[in-house]
Amino acid sequence: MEAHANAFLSMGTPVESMHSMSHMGPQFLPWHRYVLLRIEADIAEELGDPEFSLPYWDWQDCYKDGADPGLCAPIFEREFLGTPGTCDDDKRGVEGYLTDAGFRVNLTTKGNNMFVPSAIVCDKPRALHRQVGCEDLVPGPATAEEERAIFTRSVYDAAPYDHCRTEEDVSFRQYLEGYDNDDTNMTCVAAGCAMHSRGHIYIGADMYESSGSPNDPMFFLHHANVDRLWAAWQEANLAKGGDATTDHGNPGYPDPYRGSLFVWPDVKAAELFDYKALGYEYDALPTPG
Ligand SMILES: [Cu+2]
Repeated sequence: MEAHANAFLSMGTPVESMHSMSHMGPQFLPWHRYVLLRIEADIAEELGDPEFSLPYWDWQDCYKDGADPGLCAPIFEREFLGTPGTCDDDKRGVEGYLTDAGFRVNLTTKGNNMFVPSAIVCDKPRALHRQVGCEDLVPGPATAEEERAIFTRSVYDAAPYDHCRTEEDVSFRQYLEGYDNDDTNMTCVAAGCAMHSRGHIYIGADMYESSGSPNDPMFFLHHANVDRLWAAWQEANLAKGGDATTDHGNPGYPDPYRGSLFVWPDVKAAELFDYKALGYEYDALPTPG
């Protein structure tokens, strides 16, 4: 199940800035929403529990004790999602019940001959790696203030619908994905250093490797939170009188990108706008106020 989902995920990482792909463009949010629904269904089946629902990682939990997220306890605990690793490359293996229960990174690329980045592990199981808080560029996950700023961008996306030429002051998608046009650091230009990207870099190691990031179970909790922020933004737009039947609060979602998802031609991005119709809700959504 794990490998199956991961194989799909690895295919979604762009080798060049192609707008129809799953990152750096309008499909970023619907594509990941679909992936989360699939893995949630897979886990529910595996557990024999149709009620199973994916949890989300509320980034603000890291700021419960103040402005310094530290290592973001209690998420990265042995008994919970495993230890945070260390900044020493030789000691970044995650420990805890996951590892004790035999969890190993084994991202397969079977059937995917489009590209094989070094991050992808082919049938060579190894320990999961994390380096929480080791990257100076990223002191912690996005703050509450940065989260609330999603509500100041009322348009889903804007031309030219990419990660570097789109105006992130306008495009909600670019902002939430984490690209800031003012960033000059090459890492931030290439990978983004804000919002969604910030979470990946903050957790580090496997989560930092875009194609290998689904190896860390945190990937799904992190993306569930990204999805939750999209839901919050959609609700805010609907409350302002957005068109529920066509947009579900996605004003400015460009028509050409409402179509097929990358990897899944039978699934249309537009079918993923109305999350409640897909059968789920969130217990708490941030609001503009
Ligand atoms: Cu991501």
